[in-house]
Amino acid sequence: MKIAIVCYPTFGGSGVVATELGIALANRGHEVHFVTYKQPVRLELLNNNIFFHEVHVPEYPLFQYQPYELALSSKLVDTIKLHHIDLLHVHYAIPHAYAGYMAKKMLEEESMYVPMVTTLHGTDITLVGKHPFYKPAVTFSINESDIVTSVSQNLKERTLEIFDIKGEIEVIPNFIDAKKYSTSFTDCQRTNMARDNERIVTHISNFRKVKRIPDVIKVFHKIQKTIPSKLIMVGDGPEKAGAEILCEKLGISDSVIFLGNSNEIDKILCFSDLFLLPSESESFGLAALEAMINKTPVISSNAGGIPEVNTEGVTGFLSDVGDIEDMAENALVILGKDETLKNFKQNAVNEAQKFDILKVLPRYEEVYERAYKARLKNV
Ligand code: GMT
Repeated sequence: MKIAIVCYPTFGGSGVVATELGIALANRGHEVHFVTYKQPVRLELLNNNIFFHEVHVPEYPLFQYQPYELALSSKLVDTIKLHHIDLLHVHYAIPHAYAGYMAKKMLEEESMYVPMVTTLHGTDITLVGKHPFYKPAVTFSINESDIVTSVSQNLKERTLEIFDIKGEIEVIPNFIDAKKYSTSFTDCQRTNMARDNERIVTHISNFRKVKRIPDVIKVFHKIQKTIPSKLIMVGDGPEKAGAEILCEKLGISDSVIFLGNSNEIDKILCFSDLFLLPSESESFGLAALEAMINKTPVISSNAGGIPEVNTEGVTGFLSDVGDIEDMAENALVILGKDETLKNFKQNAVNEAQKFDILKVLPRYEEVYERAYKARLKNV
């Protein structure tokens, strides 16, 4: 099948999922066309089956805001026509489902019917999408999608609560490529990060408020009082500067390493002993799953869809949002004894394998088939 994928190309879960999905689909023989404003960060290699079409938004002095949706929908129309695309898959409702709908309508004027699958990722519903300024347009474009999927059961329920949704929402969880992790890295350079007697605690995110970065620092502050350890902070975003100041204040700057954005998180996770994810809200928590497949147990909040990924007492522990005390106590349980840590590490990887792409990809393919067949009725 020829599939056009629209996503955010930046560091962020929805773009990562869309990119990894596109790569996996291309490996299965589908032709995949990414349409977005920059080459997606995890899309390193283009080939016969993977194409990238850049959306340009020309500057014009009259505009205070450049009309990205307009440029995107026009680019979609051109790409779909030129490459005979069979199906459009948009990730993150805002504004992708809206632009996708407009493209569909323009194509229909020329008697071309391209089904649109919309995948909801989280903040497009729980944070941004529900804002009254966006809600009518988001509701409309979800309802106008041929098939809607969400990355967790929790996100599906939240969507049905917040919006007036007419059709079905199908849950297809996020995934990892377990095969990639079946051999251990030879370049896992733990010694660069910590001494042998230290545990390594890691956090990866885009450092937005919703990630509760100060909680990460405060939990680590408590951990290192009892267990010698280092904290590795991967990513960048608005909360980073404040986090560095907080580390100074708490006197732990020497034990916290801020690495910035990285494309090689597996090489960091492979020597991590614990992952911290205290988020305010999280539709799924892809970063937790990526930690788990790298044998890293997770201390998280119990927000949103995280309990669908991190299992209490098995792959880690979950606490109420903001309960730093409980998170630190749980972390000490996991890190305290080698034997306990070993068990949690093994459980983490075992559970993560349930989300292997080999199990999830056929579900997307089935959705595509269904949307494509339904579209034939219109032709
Ligand atoms: O949460 C982020 O920082 C990024 C955000 C995104 O849209 O890129 O992630 C959302 O989608 C991910 C992939 O489906 C999920 O794993 C994240 O839980 C979700 N984030 C939130 O719901 C806050």
